[in-house]
Amino acid sequence: MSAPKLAKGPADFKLLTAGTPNGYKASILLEELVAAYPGFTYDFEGISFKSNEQKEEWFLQVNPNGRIPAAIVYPKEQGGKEHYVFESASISLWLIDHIDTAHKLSFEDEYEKSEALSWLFFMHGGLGPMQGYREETKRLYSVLEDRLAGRREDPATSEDGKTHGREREYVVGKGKGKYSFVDVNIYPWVRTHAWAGVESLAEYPNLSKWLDRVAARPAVKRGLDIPEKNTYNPAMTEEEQTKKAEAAKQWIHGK
Ligand SMILES: N[C@@H](CCC(=O)N[C@@H](CS)C(=O)NCC(=O)O)C(=O)O
Repeated sequence: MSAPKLAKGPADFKLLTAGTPNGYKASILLEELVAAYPGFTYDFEGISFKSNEQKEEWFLQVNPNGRIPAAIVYPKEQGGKEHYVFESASISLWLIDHIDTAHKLSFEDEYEKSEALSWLFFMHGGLGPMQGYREETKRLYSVLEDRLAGRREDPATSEDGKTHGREREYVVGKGKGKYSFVDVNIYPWVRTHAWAGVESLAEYPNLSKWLDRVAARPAVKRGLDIPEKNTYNPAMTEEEQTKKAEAAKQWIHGK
């Protein structure tokens, strides 16, 4: 009895999701867009991993890969067609292209735009899939730490054309950077660092400050409560963390 989840609700956009890092990328970005664009709304449906809903035929219609997040874009005009979007990065790019027309969470400048894609795909191909593996996670965190410490800048986007800059507030954008969909895509993974066996971010002071900066945003907090109230507790015991990390590996690498 789940196919009804595909039916259109009040909004033109519906997210099919679960309370996991890849799902939060989409729900946080959607909450940021709701805050930034009065009039923009979306619907969501929770997908139950317990009953393996994401592998049911109706869900595979939207994402043939059987994973969340996935999204349905309903036609605005009569006679128009539904459109399915899957893969968290692809959903982010669709939203940026179609909703973020004033570039409040994205970039207009061609070099910043390209830089945003570099860091988005660094995230998508590296950090997400690798966060089950402690040593590789630590290496990727130090790439982010160096970036936020301003140790390696692109001359085309640094303020003075230099390759060494100042500390950055956000991963992409000129100067100290601008909060964007790229930070949104990285945040849910760094937030659960303890699950990946990296209990403390003390070795990564700039990454740690960035994490607090992003976590303080009201839309980020709201996005973490979709599809249901978030229960993540960073003060879990080591045993609980190991259990969570094992579960996380299953979501990422399949069952
Ligand atoms: N590359 C995909 C990964 C999606 C993914 O791994 N989703 C997990 C949750 S974080 C999932 O749906 N796992 C359930 C399953 O594999 O059956 C994306 O970025 O959207």
